[in-house]
Amino acid sequence: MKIAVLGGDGFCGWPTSLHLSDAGHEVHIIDNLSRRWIDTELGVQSLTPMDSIQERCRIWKRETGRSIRFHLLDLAGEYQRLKQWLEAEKPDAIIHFAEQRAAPYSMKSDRHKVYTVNNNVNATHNLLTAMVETGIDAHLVHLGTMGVYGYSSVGAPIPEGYLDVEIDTPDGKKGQEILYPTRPGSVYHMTKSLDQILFQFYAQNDGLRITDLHQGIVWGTHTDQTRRDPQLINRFDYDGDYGTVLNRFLIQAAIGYPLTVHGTGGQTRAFIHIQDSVRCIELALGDAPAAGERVKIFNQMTETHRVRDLAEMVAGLTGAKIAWLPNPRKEAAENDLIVKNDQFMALGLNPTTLEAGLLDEVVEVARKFAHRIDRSRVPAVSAWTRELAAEVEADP
Ligand code: NAD
Ligand code: USQ
Repeated sequence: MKIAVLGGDGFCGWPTSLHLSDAGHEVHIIDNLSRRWIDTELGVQSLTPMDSIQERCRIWKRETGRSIRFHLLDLAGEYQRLKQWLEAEKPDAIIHFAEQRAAPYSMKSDRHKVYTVNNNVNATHNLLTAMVETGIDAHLVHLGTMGVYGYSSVGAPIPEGYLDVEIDTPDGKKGQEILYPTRPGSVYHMTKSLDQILFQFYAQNDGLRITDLHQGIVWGTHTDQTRRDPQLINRFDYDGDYGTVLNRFLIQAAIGYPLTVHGTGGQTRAFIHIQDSVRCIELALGDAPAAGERVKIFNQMTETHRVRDLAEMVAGLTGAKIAWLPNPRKEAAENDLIVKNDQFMALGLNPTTLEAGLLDEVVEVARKFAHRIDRSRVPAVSAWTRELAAEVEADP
């Protein structure tokens, strides 16, 4: 297949591009490199040294003989160029990673809220309308988030996107299938909830074939392909805005920084290893909905964990201390989470589960590049409200 990977320079997009290229597909990366600019804005850098995207593609070609082409294009701001590109290249599939994906970054200030909404909603809508206008018949696979559900399973497992409800009508009860109600916990997660409505409309109105992957928190760094050469290494975020919880605990342990647990650490979240994430995308590509079918929604996660249990596991493994900090986020102190992921299991996913050996691997990466860590960038300082900001400032 000819596959466009939008956001292919990012943490999930790069290993996915390599995985699909390795499997023999013709891969085109489209990215505006905004994530690299945000590193500059925040004064942070990936833990792992990242080459330019052009250099990464050159090394991949040298290692494998396979080409990955890179196109510098802003999905949210260059609609005409996007349309021309789709018309000229007519990809068979499009994988859409190209959004601002950090919840804390989206809550930093009003400017960051506006940027996140403009970037994410316009990127998704521009893509959908350009697909309709050009008439290309590509399968769109979007990376969404478990966060659209709001992390509470009210005792019953969260289904894969849809809920059957019964509505009282004058003629008695009628059954209806609805999108599972969204309950986003940040402006970033809110944009993913809006994306869902855009997908529903374009699938129903124009027959676009769309798969939305509600992904949990991705951890780890290596995949089979990124291991092939030091210059193919994946990016690894550790800072207070972009670093995700388990990856942050692992680098904190590696540099002797107390593990930054927010509040009681009572939040339960869904997780998936980066190797499984790229595999799921490949499985979803092979299971496209037909034109006119509803949006196919998968829960892309393999296990759930409570944040304090993760901290205790990492502390037990490495001897790290735990710091119990005021929570900068407006979120429940404790939640339970049970999630269905039957569809990927039925397609043959064999999950990589969290175990000491794998955690060790990330700690090794962290130790190797520890000299690149700026400890002052580890604390999470973006707060959800002014009141929470004052609490975090009083006890950073
Ligand atoms: P990332 O920030 O590392 O990568 C996103 C890429 O998209 C970057 O290279 C960025 O430059 C590009 N991009 C952003 N806006 C763009 C635009 N307007 N035009 C062109 N390119 C643009 O993020 P990631 O961790 O790789 O996440 C990828 C996707 O997966 C996101 O949509 C995110 O919501 C979703 N996701 C990520 C995780 C995770 O734990 N990392 C978990 C669940 C879902
Ligand atoms: N947390 C800590 N300490 C930290 C960092 C986080 O206790 O140092 C807590 C947070 O308060 C939160 C939980 O850990 O309760 C998860 O935080 P996170 O930053 O790891 O994850 P989140 O903000 O939800 O976002 C990440 C990705 C996002 C993706 C989402 C999937 O950045 O792109 O959509 O995971 S999910 O969480 O399933 O919605």
